[in-house]
Amino acid sequence: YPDRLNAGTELIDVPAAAFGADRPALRTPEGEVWSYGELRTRANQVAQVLAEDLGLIPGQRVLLRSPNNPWTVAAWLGVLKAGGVVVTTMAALRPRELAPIVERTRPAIALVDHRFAEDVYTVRISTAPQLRVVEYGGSDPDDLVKRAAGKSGEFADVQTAADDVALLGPTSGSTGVPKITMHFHRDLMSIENTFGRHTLRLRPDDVVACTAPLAFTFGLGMLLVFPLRAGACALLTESSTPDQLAQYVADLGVTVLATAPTAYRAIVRSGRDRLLSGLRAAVSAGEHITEDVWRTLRDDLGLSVIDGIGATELLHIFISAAGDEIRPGATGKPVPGYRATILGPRGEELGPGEPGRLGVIGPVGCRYLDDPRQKDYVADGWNVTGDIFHRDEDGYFYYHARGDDMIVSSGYNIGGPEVEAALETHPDVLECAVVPRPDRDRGSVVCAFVVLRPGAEPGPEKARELQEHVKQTLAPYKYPRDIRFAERLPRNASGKLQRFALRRIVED
Ligand code: 3SK
Repeated sequence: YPDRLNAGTELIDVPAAAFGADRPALRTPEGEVWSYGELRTRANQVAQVLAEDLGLIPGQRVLLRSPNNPWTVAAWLGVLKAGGVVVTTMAALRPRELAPIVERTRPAIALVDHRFAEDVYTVRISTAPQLRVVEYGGSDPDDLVKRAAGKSGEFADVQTAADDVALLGPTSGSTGVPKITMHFHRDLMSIENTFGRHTLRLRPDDVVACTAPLAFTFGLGMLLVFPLRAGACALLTESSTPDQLAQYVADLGVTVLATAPTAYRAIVRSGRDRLLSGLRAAVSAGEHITEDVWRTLRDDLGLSVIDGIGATELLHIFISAAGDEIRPGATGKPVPGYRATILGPRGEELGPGEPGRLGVIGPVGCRYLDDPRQKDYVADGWNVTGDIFHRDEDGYFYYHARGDDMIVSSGYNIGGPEVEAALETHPDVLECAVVPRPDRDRGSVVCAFVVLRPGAEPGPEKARELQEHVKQTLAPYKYPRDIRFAERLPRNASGKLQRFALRRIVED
């Protein structure tokens, strides 16, 4: 990459010039369509608001919080163009989860969809009194959209360095203490030059739908980086059930769908897979797609789903396969540009057939913001993702399980200890332990074993009360779908929790 590189310029000005300003860049199920020219103008207007009205200094951080909609994309690009650093946060996060992110990243400005502003104000009181919050989409006269309307739409993008930080992407970590991944302007280009170019291969006439939020780097790649670099169009949905998703594909001319296996399984089971017949490509990530669902989609629709594994730490997918390269049951091979290996307990490289920890090296690597956990993730140059895989003689990688306390449910990574900590804030909970329970639809669900304090009554009502408590404390998708009451938790002689014994109970 050249020394000077601004991903904002590369993601909108360059494609608008190359593919034509009139081409559709973004659309919504409600019928809104933004062309490449309109998106460029609005991104420039956001950059103007940031630099001229809000005094953003290049290098300062701007927190974004909103569901997937066109203004979120304009905000993303505007921050990059103004030389700012995007801090992504999922709209579903509760104040308890948002506060440590704000504390760690110290954003100067927050651009927030007005429907999700309240939690940001709550966090600002306790954590960041200096934070300037600008809402959008509501009736506030100082709203971002209204401010933008008063700007010319002409902006000279800040000449950032290729190695300037462009994105701070929090990842929850198994204990709930967020790790903040840092990614450079060049990293945003790298994911296109690897997975985007070699595996996904979008075309200008593609319409891409993805259920992941733009705040999750899977969604960022699928809805922003890859379509814009290809001159294609992204369909932005604020939320969608698997039924709606299948209907959008059929009604709105979607040609490429990216979602988690749970959604594919639900679509197959509801008999709506025929609605996917217009797709020319489908991507599955977030968790491993089982071979039976993969084969159903291939046999019924002739659709060879591209499976992939990625990580927020590495920004996007690094092992995958498409077309004739796919081997059913395997995740794939390292995406061109990446190398992968299987590591044994002492960090030694294991041979074919031997399961161990996955290690990856490539153009994007893990850099946490000021975090001692960096040394756990990067060992001898390998990024150690926490997944257990084996590889075969031909270099295909096969998923086994997570190697840590993360629970992967419907494509979401949920830290078991984080859910335990939330449950333990309920006055009736004496102690608890959380494990993944295998689930046909969701891959795994969060299962909590709970010991109640004397006097508290176990039963379905108490289980619902505890579930509601977790939903109020953490992002609701993390709640334990299965709660089992126990007299005590299994512990060894020195009092250490025997989590494996609980896993065995739920796996039986
Ligand atoms: O596999 C994942 O969970 C993932 C994470 C970040 C970016 C992309 C992907 C597929």
